[in-house]
Amino acid sequence: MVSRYLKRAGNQLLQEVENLHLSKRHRMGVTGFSRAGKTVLITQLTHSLLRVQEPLPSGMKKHPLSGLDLFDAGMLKPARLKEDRLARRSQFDFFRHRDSLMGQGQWPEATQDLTWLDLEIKRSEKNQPWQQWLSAPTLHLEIMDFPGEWLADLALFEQTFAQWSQDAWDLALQPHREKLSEPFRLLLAEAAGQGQDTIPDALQRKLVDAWKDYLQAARAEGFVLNQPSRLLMPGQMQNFSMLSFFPVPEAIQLPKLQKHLSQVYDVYKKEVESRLGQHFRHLDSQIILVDLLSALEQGEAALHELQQAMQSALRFFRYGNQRGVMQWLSRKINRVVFAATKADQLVLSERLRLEKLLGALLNEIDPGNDIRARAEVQYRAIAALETTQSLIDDQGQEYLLGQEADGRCQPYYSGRVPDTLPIDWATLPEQLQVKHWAPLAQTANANQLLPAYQLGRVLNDLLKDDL
Ligand SMILES: Nc1nc2c(ncn2[C@@H]2O[C@H](COP(=O)(O)OP(=O)(O)O)[C@@H](O)[C@H]2O)c(=O)[nH]1
Ligand SMILES: [Mg+2]
Repeated sequence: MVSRYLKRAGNQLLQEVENLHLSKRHRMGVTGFSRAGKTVLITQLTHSLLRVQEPLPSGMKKHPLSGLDLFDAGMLKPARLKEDRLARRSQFDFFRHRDSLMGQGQWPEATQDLTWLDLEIKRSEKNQPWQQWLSAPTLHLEIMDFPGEWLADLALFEQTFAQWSQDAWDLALQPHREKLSEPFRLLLAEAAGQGQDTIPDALQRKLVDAWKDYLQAARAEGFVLNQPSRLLMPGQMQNFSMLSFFPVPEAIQLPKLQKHLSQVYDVYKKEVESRLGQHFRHLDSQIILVDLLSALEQGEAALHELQQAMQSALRFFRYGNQRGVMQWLSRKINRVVFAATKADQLVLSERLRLEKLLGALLNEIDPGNDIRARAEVQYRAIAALETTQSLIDDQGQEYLLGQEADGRCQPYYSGRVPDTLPIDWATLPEQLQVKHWAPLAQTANANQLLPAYQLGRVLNDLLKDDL
């Protein structure tokens, strides 16, 4: 135990000495529920950093990294993608994702496991050569991607099986989930109605399957509080027997089963915490992606659930400004960006309203300014990859152009997005028109830059201390 602690402190010390002179390491967590846009953002960010010097294609007004001070000052060298030769961790499949966005004009596949990507970023010193000795010339940027479903499990770590069962049961009874959970609830009532405390194995397996079906249906509706998340997205825990649990609230009197499930639940919790903790607990910055527009489309229940799920997930992360000696021992997140993604689905002026709405949501997620007191927090509307062109017609009216699969362009106005909470859900569907487009199919030129909105700003918010 002691030797492990010393070894860790030693490694941290070496790292810190390295940081002072030659290079810095920065770990960035890209967080967000599934389909929030994590994989697209990491792919686009990496592509833009690798192709910093690529000329803009015709029609593109801004480099995707504009807004990043170092880039704007012309001092950013093309990054290098580092291979993890020792393969200590699974690697983000950058080239596959890039080729699907660019070559095939398709969005990347859903993420199945946690991966890391390592980039080496260098600045060119335009000024006096002595400056090279004062500033760190190389930044090792490590970016984490993972299946967003897993965020829902972070709430479990604070709960016992009995508490979780009650919460999961209450949620399953809420109007937006009641129908979806009915088969499971009927099956559980049947088990309880047998008058015996011992539930046959076959029935237990049926209950696990019914709970899994319910979670899958809820996910398909866009709801995010689906636990245990590994039933939906097992990663390397496929077929682990510790996934075989479901809630049994105390009012349902099945003490033997409850005791058994509670043991399984504790094992699961411990396993998941140790798998995620090593990655989630050692971040320097975090970008929290929120697909607010989809939540607005899905309705009040989806937005409320998203808010609740974010609030409990964020309690798991460590925020704080820790520099110097303390940082050798434990890293803390000191810069956070909340980003409302897919803002390219709105005309330019509405993106500002989306940003305001995100600010209002942040007030609800962090009511006591707990995160904001400990870390530097920004909120922005972004589009990692713009699928529309934002234009103004002769009358000064803003509109968007999106491209159909057959290449035809369609002009339309995306409508008004609310900029405060609570939302008037009754009028929203007439006011807001969100359309989903594929990324523009590109030429065979894999170097070509792709348009983004506010991506450089976000990178600047997160990295400015280290660049
Ligand atoms: N219009 C638009 N859609 C996006 C953008 N980023 C992601 N999407 C959409 O959101 C889906 C999920 O994105 P992905 O990065 O796979 O999400 P993840 O589950 O958080 O990794 C994609 O398949 C796209 O449909 C964006 O910048 N603009
Ligand atoms: Mg993904």
